[in-house]
Amino acid sequence: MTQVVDAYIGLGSNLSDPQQQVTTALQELNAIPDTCLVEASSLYVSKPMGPSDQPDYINAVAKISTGLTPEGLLKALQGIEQAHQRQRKDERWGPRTLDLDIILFAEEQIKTQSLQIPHYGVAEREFVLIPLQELQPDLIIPGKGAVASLIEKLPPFKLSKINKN
Ligand code: A4P
Ligand code: MG
Repeated sequence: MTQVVDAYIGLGSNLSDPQQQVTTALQELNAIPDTCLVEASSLYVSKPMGPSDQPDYINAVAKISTGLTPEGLLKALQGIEQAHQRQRKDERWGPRTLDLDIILFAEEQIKTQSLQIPHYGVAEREFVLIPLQELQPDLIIPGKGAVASLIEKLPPFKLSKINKN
């Protein structure tokens, strides 16, 4: 029998109409087999982490419900990134049309060659933590702590909400 679990997906874009890229991707998450979109955060605009000579990002987090395995979900997300003409370049943290990261998958902690869950950067990224808190204020990140206390440790926010879904 398929086990259905909740997972959280981080969405980011800073090229080719980022707001539209993220809005479209949210609907595409709902179209993944054995998966549905439960709730999406607002969209947020944030300054780039990494090289500063790139446009601002639009970020959001989606809560999904899925019967896929973590690996199966990763493949489906990479398929969506490809459909958005995502080009992988050598530059670390460079600009992209769409980035889809698995932030959390149930309460699992996974470290393989292709997957690290919770996502390795979650505890330091306001553009992930703030939308996560919007979706579930009492969320605990396995191995890292409560979202609310991780947010308290961040420097002052540089991101702003651009709409309410
Ligand atoms: N991978 C491992 N764990 C995961 C996971 N939990 N979810 C592997 C998704 N993928 C995971 O990813 C490289 C490999 O990571 C995959 O093949 C997968 O097996 P990628 O998407 O090809 O590369 P990437 O996203 O460029 O690398 P990275 O290091 O994940 O980049 P980040 O950390 O996602 O950072 N600034 C703002 N303001 N907002 C942003 O969203 N994003 C980035 C990208 C930089 N600066 C940003 C933002
Ligand atoms: Mg990625």
